Amino acid sequence: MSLLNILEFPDARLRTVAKPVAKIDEAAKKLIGDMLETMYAADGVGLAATQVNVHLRIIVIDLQRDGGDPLILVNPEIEVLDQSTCPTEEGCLSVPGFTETVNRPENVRVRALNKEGQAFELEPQGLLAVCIQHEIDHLNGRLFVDYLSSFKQERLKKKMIKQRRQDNPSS
Ligand code: GNR
Ligand code: NI
Repeated sequence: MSLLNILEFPDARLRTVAKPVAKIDEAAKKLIGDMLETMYAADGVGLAATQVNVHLRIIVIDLQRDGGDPLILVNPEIEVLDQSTCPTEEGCLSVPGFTETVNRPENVRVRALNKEGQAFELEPQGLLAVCIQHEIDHLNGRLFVDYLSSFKQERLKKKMIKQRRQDNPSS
C-alpha cells in the first residue's frame, strides 16, 4: 500500500466533479486500500478520492477507527428524507487546522456499491450522516467551507495561502 498526497484548499483540483466507477477492478481496489492507509495516517474519519487527486466516485469512512470494518461507498447516491437539519462542527483533511459549524440535512438515505460491487442502502444517523454528506460533497467538487459566509471564506483563503508560503517558501 502507499500513502497518497492530500490536496489542500484552495487547490482548484478539489473543484473537479468525480466520474462514476465503471468496474471495481484491481486498480480500484488498490486505490481503496491506499485511501484507507492515507485516512488512518492523517487521523481522519473519512476520505474522498477527490482529495487524493483521483476523480472517481469512491469514499472511505471509519468513525470508530478501532480495527473494525471501514465503510466503503462506490458511486453513492443520496436522498434527503425531510426538511430537518442539524448543526455539526466540521473539519476537513483538505483544510487543515480549521473547523466551523455547518448545518446539513439530518435524515438521509444513501445507496451505493460496496468493494465487491454489490448494491446496499443505509439510513445513517448522527456523525455518520454528516460525514457521508461531507464526502459526497467532495466528489461533487464542494467543500464544507463553501457553506460559510464569503467574508469567512476569503479570510480563510488568505490564511491558508500565507501558511503554505511559510511552510514552503518556493510555492
Ligand atoms: O476527519 C474528518 N472529520 C470530520 C469531522 C466532522 C465532519 C466531517 C469530517 S470528515 C474529515 C475527513 C475529511 O476531510 N474527509 O473528507
Ligand atoms: Ni473533507
